[in-house]
Amino acid sequence: MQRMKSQVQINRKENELGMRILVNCALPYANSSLHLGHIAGCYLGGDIFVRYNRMIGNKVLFVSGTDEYGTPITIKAESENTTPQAVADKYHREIEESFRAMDISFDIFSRTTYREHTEVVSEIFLDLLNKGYLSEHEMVSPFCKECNRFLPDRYITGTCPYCGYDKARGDQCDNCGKTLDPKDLINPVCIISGTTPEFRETRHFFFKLDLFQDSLLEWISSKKNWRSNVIAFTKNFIESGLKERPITRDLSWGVPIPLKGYEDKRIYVWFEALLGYISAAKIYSESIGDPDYWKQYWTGDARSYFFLGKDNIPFHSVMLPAILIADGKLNLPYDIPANEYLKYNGEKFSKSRGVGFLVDEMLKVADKDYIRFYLTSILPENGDSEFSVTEMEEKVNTELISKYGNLIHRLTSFVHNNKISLGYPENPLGADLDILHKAESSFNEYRRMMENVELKKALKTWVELVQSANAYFNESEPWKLIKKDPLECAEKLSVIYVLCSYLTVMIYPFVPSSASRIWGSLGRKSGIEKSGVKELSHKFRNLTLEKTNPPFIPLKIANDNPNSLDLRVGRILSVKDHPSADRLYLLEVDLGDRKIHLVAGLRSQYRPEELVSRSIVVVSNLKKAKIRGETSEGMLLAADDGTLTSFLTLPDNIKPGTSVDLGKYSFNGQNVVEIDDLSGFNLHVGTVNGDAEALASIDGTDLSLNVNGVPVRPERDVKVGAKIK
Ligand code: B3M
Ligand code: ZN
Repeated sequence: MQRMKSQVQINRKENELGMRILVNCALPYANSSLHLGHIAGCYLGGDIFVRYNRMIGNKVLFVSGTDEYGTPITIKAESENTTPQAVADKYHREIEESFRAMDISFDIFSRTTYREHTEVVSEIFLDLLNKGYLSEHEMVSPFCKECNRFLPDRYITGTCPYCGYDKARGDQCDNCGKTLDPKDLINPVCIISGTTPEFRETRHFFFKLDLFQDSLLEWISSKKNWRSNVIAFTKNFIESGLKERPITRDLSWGVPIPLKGYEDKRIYVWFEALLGYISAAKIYSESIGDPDYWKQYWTGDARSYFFLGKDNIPFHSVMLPAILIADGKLNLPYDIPANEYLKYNGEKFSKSRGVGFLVDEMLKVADKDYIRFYLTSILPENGDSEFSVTEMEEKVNTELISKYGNLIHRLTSFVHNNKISLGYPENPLGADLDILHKAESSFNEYRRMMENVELKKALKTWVELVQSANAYFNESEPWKLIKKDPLECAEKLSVIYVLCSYLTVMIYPFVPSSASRIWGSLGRKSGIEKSGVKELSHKFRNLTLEKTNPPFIPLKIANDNPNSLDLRVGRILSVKDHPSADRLYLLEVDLGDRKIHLVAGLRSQYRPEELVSRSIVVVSNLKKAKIRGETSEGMLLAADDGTLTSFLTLPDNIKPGTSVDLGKYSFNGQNVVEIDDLSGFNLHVGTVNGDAEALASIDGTDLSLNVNGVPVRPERDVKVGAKIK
């Protein structure tokens, strides 16, 4: 007889383990509210990893805080007509509250404006200076005579020398993405005074990053466990040549330079914020009355993890390690599991551009655990991923609620209703043994994934085990067995109870508050984080279960977005006459991801050469139709006042496939619309502030057709009220 392998072995190993794990999450700027892109970018992953490590018995310190200095904060303060301190206070409070609402369990959520942070930064700055790793010399910087000050990069705009975009910033062009130096800009102007700055000499400190080229390369080559994108990016960055970097700025909002004669300068935010992880750990240690506690996490065998978004990689994989090597006292990062971007309708989440959802907005319609569960399933661990409300509803309702939640509820109700007493399966055989083995091997697989920070894969292992557990429940047919063989029935339910225990322990890091609740309804008395793993091998006897409600309420997000028109920019590729209708053309149109054919009644108004290669607006989710024998896979929108027909104008250089929104509404993701549905949108030409615009009118509200906020207008002088069809 084959016996189930004892789990005691695993548990012994865990007790010996007790490793120290330091988990740091990038410090968000205290200048905007958190959106789901932030959560998916690093905080959720950090929290899942932390909860997992606490659960298996490791000692964890989990740290983050707000990044409160530098121009991101001062620009916000100027736009809100207030002080940088007030901005930092407001957003620190708000951000901390959003993290709490999402169950992100930091040990400390610090602030870079704390006095202790300044102390840590000053100490390291002076240490690097004494060791000769800093140099001091003149550099040229833009100076605004009007404002009488040097201008930080973000205070200058001008024309990008690479792509000609006329709103490029001093540090970067948002159009082509190139990193810029204010000196590169064509026609630079100060964003405050609007005047042209002059370039003046100013004295600054530079960190001699170039000295660390070799040691950094050697260090990075030893990193076999890192994500390949992080390694590739870092190697590339180092190999392309490290140069000394200015680490001070002509600014008044920041950590002061701890030397006389530098009162009007500050330490650069990207230098000091990186040290915020250390200062936060120190502050935490003070708060628990053990000032040296943090050292256990920053030295010796402790492993430090840095969770962040991909745009922060080089700061953590090059700059921070170089500072740490120079300082020489603390551990370098053990792993930097950086994520890519979460997107919504193909665009990166962004508060300022209104793309996606804020954490607080989403929490109004969905439970935190539903958001955590869905976000985990689409974490952008190895590439960008796309957020969708419909998909969230579906994933939560099927995988979490129907499969797992129902399994728990079927078990607890059956055991309760039939007054069954459960006992740990001592000598399982056949299918019972197989499924218990399966649970154990899934758990081991899951642990490997978690330890590699492959959280999405770990969740997949869980989903598969839920499926097997459901299949086992159905094949066991306890509702028949209860009459035929009550002992065998109790045995089977005990196996299911063990499976549910595994499933609940495994899902805990992802949906902690639901899992804790369910753990209780499985009759477990002590907390899941502290004793869940140990209890998996606990030999329970005579266990009965209380009556419980279904553990989850299905997720239903009301769709108040009325825009069921998938309006896209199309580019006309070719134009042919319709073979049998002299008013119609046959167009071939590029929609970015596909090409479609359209039939359009434009022959009396536009010549073919006026059409080829121009951009148009297309209803791309219209039901296919045959028009005089030719298929039309959508509809081109044009204004028509009975005499004149006019296309709608679109911004220059627009890409085919770009979506055209109705007011603030992007396409709501519903499938096809019929031609008759179009009348409900009442598309027409109206005037807004005296200018003709393409409008939809839904329930009496006018919504402008727009591309990222730029209104779409008729190109010809059609009458106001002209229909758009
Ligand atoms: N505040 C950038 C960001 O929020 C920056 C991270 C600092 S980590 C030390 O994306
Ligand atoms: Zn550019």
